[in-house]
Amino acid sequence: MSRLSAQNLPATAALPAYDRAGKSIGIVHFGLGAFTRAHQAWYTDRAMEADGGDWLIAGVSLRSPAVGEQLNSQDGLYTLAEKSGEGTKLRVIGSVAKVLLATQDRAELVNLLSAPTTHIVTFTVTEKGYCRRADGGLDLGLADGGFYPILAEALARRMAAGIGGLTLLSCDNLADNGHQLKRLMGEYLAGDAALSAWVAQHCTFPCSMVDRIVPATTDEDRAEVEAALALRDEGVVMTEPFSQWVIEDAFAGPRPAWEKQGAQIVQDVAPYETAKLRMLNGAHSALAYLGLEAGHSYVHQAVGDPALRQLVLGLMLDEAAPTIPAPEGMDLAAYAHALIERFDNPALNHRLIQIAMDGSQKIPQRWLATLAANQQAGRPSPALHQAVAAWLRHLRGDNVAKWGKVDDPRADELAAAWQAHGAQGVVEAIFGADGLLPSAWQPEGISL
Ligand code: CS2
Repeated sequence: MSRLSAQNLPATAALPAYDRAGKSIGIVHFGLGAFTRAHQAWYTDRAMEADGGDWLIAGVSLRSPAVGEQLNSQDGLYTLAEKSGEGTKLRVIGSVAKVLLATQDRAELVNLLSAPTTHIVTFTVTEKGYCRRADGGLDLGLADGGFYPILAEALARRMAAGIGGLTLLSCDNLADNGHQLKRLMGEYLAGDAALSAWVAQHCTFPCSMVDRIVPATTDEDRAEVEAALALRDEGVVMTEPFSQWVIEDAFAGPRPAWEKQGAQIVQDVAPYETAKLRMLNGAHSALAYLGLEAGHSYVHQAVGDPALRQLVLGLMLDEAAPTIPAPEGMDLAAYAHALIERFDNPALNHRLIQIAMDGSQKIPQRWLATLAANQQAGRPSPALHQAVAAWLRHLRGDNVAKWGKVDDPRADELAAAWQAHGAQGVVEAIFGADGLLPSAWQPEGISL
């Protein structure tokens, strides 16, 4: 079976209705995984269709050649499959021009980042990709292996050449993601006063809230799409019909007309982001650890379990919602029920073990901020206490026999805390003021 390419675009899927060949790259994206292909690249594809513009995306993989291998031999094209109980909707996405591998294509990458036609750099490098220490500052040792040196080199070139600045747009699930990126980049550039001053004057770091559930693609997904297209597509991405993108209106230069395709451009992203992180992602992580323990594999199974459904509803409505300043016009109770409906999607097969990954990077913004706010207000957090206990048991290795070893950059330190302190002291060792994940929450109420 031949492979999807610009020459043999299938008639069975909606196609990009613009001339890709006549367009140039305007966006460089670090971390072109499944999420971006179902989200930012999809918004950009439709924005070019509606409004034109030179907004092709050059994706960057920092280490793994896998995505480049999937997409470059398909001219960057891939199929996005929106799945729900009602069926599957296919669209071939045209916004990705190519994928570069930072270790191999560094010169080309720096050239692109320094080109006057590049205006925006977007990031989905996951929580750990920002190379933060436990106190939130930049881990300089790790940063050298990340996107920081590449970006620093390109920014210096732009400054020297007198080219305009860049919009550096974080699309990861971090609280205040734009401000965090600005601070971390600032720490990386701290030794270079001239460049720091230039970046402060010419670049912006908008915050954004991104939302779309994108399970990792499986071989069955690829086979299903192959049958529908009569073509092999190695780059298939599966997602749900829902999507949301809220972006702070703080651009250094031009941008695609994302708002024509549903993105919200607002003054303050924080309320949207807080609601999404504490409710959607908070519930997701709780379903992951409690669901795995209860023997479930997928989100829709865990949320279909009456006890867990009740628990995450309580987590969202009684524990998270009271800590969130609701975004204008948004009803948090309705939001919680809509999230349950999205989790119920039987066609997605979203693996709990995928969400369980990297807990040490996710839990602070998903649970600890809620726990701290409730503690301060004298409100109980029983559902979150159960979720925290399940995460701790996950770290102890309770799910290893069935699901493999704990996948977390801090897994060894966290396992060592268990070994050193046992069930008596592990809570304090991890969440206490001098613990591995210190926060404003004074740990209490956890029974293991
Ligand atoms: C999930 C998120 O894997 C995870 O940790 O909670 O990827 C979630 O599906 C997205 O944030 C939804 O927008």
